[in-house]
Amino acid sequence: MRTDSPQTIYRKDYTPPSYLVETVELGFDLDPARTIVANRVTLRHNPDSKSRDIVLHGEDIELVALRLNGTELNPGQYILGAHTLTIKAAPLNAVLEIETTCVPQDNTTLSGLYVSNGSFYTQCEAEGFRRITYFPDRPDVMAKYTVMLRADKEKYPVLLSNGNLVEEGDLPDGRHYAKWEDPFKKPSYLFALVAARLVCQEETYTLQSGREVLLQVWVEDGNLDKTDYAMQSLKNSIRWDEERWGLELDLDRFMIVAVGDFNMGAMENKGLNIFNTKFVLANPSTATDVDFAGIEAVVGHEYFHNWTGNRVTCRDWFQLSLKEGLTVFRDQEFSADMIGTASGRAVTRIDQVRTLRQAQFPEDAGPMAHPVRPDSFVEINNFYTVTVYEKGAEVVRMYQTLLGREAFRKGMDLYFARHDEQAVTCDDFRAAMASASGRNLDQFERWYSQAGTPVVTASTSYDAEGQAYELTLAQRCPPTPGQPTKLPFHIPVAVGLLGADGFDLALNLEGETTVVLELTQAQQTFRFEGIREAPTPSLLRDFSAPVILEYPYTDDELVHLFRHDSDPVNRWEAGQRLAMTRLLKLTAAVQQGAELELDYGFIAAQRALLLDDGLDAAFREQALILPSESVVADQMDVVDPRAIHTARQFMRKTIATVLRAELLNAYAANETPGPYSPDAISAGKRGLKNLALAYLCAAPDTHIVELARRQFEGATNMTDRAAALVSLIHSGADAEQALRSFYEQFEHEALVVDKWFAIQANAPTTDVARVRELMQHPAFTLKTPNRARSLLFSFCNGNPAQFHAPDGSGYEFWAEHVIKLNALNPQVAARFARTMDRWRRYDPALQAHMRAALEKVAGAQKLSNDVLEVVSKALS
Ligand code: 0A1
Ligand code: ZN
Repeated sequence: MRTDSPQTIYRKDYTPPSYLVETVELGFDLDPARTIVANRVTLRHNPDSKSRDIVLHGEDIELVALRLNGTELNPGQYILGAHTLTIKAAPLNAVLEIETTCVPQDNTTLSGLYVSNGSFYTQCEAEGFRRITYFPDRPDVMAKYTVMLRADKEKYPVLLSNGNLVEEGDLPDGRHYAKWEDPFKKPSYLFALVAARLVCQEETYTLQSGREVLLQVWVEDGNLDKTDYAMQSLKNSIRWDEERWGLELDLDRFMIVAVGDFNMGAMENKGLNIFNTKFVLANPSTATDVDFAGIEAVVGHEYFHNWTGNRVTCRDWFQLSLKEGLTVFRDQEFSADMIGTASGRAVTRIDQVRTLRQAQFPEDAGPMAHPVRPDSFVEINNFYTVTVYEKGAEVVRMYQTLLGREAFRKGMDLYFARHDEQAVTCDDFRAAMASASGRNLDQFERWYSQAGTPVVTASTSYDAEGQAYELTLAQRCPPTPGQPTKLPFHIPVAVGLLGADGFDLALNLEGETTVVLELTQAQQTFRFEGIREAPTPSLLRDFSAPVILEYPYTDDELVHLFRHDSDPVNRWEAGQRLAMTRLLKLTAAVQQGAELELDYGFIAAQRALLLDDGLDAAFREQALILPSESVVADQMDVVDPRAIHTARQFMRKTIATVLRAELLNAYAANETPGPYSPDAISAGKRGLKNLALAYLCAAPDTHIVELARRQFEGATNMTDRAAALVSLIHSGADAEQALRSFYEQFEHEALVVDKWFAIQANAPTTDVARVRELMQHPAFTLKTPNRARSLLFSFCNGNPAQFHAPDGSGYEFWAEHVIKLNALNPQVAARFARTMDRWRRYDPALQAHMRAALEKVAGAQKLSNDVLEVVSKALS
């Protein structure tokens, strides 16, 4: 067990930097074994600070020389701590010249300067710049950067950094150089360099203003057949940001670089976005519809950061959601606008609700729960969470819902007008929204400061004589770590009322059919007049707030909503509620060894929806997907993963058996002949077709298995091929040959090999022993995060019935590999460690095994702060 306990950093302790940086001139002599970094920084004392000490951060780097205003400092004139370099009582104006070295080839953390497949890349957010040079590595220090890169020309023909290329040329000894200048002030976390053997797809693009910009997508040789969609998405993003928000690209050049070893999805470095290959490379034969949609969203996300994050950045890392929540909201709106239709929009919204329920609500209810703007952390990298990102996006969306689109846009404009080139806080954003709209948003602040998912309980009464309908809403929020009690939130609740004929009733004299109620107190009653019949309430339309809504719906009401609600999100929601009550009942029946039964009423509602040709295929697909095993688990006091799995499988099998003819029809009717296109209509058809196949394979016979095999062998795109392989495996038929041929066909496509591992990790028959076998495959490595995720994360998070084996072997496997990953890459290890967050919700026998596994990790040697924070919060 380690003795030095890691330091907790508190938001309340923020102090302004003692010195501000005006310019940074960086010189790199790139060598994988010993890179020399020369850094010349011009500093000026910050009048807002009382301290005259210059504090620079540094980690895993070797100091070679240090000069202050031209004079060499000897070790007595500065203090070199474990992670800082301090110069006491410094002059008001200081030029520091710092020479350091680092070893990129040994950097397996993928933070700072590292090597991937023989080339150099950087990742500086959140605190990676200090692994490159000594610097005040905090986002409120913004400076202008000039960068000189020198490297072997043969090995690293491409030298890139932020901003504009101002000079390049050859050097002696086969080396060459490139000099880059970024015209905009930026925090150090947005610095980037790439020195690599790459090729690019490029294009000049004309902005609405008429200005021309150069767009490039850089990839390894052999991948130029997979860059079109990223380039198209980039152009769409640029256009959309101009049209929807009046925001123009401020650079003459914008580059995207794809790298195979990357901790996250992508990074918004100014003018030089660095991407996980997963979110760049795609063509029809290697990528699925989901992959294409992911590329569009992530390319958009990183591009939109150029304004929300880069031009206006965060004062400190507690404000992370200022840029992330806002930018996720922007990428969500971008993806929705790219589809264009109302039902297409709804499908993207349903996906967002799914993510919240699947990942964010559990986080809010677990040991790592934190507000959208956290109050403390041990390791900031642990706070790139679904709460900061997705719940943060919901918070931004609620402003728009409360203020209306027009006032929200005014608020955005004011935010940029006030804060361009500044490092600001979530409060500054809220203040801009309040000023622009004239609304009091004081109470709205609680969405930033209080953790936990609010529960809104609704009750209704109808007065037939007075033709009035009353809706009473009450709210509460469960305690979370460090926050035992909560104050009421300001919650927008969008409401509609359906008549018996399925149509919306008018809710007021203007004839509106949806109104946004503002719940601000613990309990409030809202009254609707002129309501001619007892209606069915459609509550929280479009999921107007990230809350859990409780209302004692009857099955009949839910079926009515499932058939008729004009709000597609609530239509879907009604189906999920119907399915959930059945899944819970079936799970209880499994536990009691009782007979399993599914009522025909439910299947009939599913049938009607499947046959409703008036609905988009994509929507029908969404409506027919049953709540996932983990969402069902969240509804149980004591989670029984195996019983849930059995219950859900029974339900799928019953639906497949009763609706066999309809599913076969849907399968045939949603073929997408002709060349592949990732557009939403075609993707929706493939989605419904492949969902039909998946259902059919839950009750397979030789004909069905043959159907899956034929699709697998004849597929002309990866969506159909991968879906057929999954269905084949889940049908229980022999899939060995298919798996082998899939691997042989794609063994040189790393992203497809990832799928090959993930599909097997999620297979119902894959147990720990099988995962260990797969780890022996020559293509497996723990060092590439994508590969580790494809097998280990997929199994431990995506195959609960096997992971939670009663003998605890899954947990032992987990502990062993958290420890292994910790030695290589603490960030990835800490993410993997979160698998066990909610261990207290299982039965005592499983809990005992889980505790042992957690304690094993907590007691391991050389544990990173990243992992330590996660496991100690889980155990506390
Ligand atoms: N800002 C990026 C996400 C990101 C965060 C941290 C990273 O390394 C620790 C890398 C990327 C985004 O939101 O896309
Ligand atoms: Zn982001």
